[in-house]
Amino acid sequence: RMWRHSSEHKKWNGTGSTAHFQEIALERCYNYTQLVQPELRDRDCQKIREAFRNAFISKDPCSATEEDYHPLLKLVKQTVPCDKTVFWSKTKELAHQYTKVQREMFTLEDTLLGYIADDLRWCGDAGSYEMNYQSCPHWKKDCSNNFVSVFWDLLSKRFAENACGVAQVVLNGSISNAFDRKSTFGRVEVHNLNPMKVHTLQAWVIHDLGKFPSDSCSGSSINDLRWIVMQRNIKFTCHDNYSSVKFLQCVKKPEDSSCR
Ligand code: DN4
Repeated sequence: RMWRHSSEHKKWNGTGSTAHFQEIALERCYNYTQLVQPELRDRDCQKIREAFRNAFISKDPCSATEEDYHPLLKLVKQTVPCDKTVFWSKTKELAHQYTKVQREMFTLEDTLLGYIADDLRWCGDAGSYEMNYQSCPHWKKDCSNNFVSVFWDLLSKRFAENACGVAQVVLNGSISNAFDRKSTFGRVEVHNLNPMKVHTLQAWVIHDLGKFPSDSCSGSSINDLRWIVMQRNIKFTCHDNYSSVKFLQCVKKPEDSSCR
């Protein structure tokens, strides 16, 4: 058997960079700045794409630092109005459906950088100008300081630091721990809320339709969260099956018994 090209050999355990990463990033940037949030129409998408690429290209994909992304974050600066921040954990789809209907609410993926990067993968390689489309470091199996993890941790941190007024979080009551200290929400976002700016964290614990509820506001994981938030001098409220979110679930599955 012929010796294959070295690029066919998978170096890492994670999925490789998303095909057409550059084009998708640019297209999403234009879509967002021209159509979704036209108040950002003066942002230079070519420059943003370039700064994104420069953050990781030609670098060891397991040695990412926050500094690598500072030029990109500088270009993109965006503020979310008070009372409009929505965090989520294990409820991505539902949280996004919610902010799609409540147009003025923002998850991280409703901000420009989150919108550009949502569901994409990217990494390069030291000594190459190319992206690695074969494989990228897996955050658990290879290294935690890969460019995708460092990006989301940094963005999540900034997103939480900038929140003000009431902040909301949509949590999943159909898993055993609706609040997980090891999730990005539990590890990064909760600890970076600024008590001088955020007076209340409102949690919504949502059960999947037709699934047995496994956790609720009175469960021990939410109690952990309540304790952490109150220690930080922020008021905490929690509601099971918030009705506006429930209605969204029912639009998708009107035949469910709990929608009648
Ligand atoms: P989650 O539902 O546990 O995780 C959301 C996604 O992020 C999953 O695909 C996770 O992958 C992935 N993820 C979590 N931690 C890491 C990490 N250290 N490195 C790489 N991927 C990771 O919810 P969560 O609480 O961890 O994160 C959600 C919150 O953080 C939201 O409030 C967002 O503001 C922000 N965030 C968003 C994204 C995104 O849009 C990613 C990370 C954080 P796996 O566990 O399925 O392998 O993608």
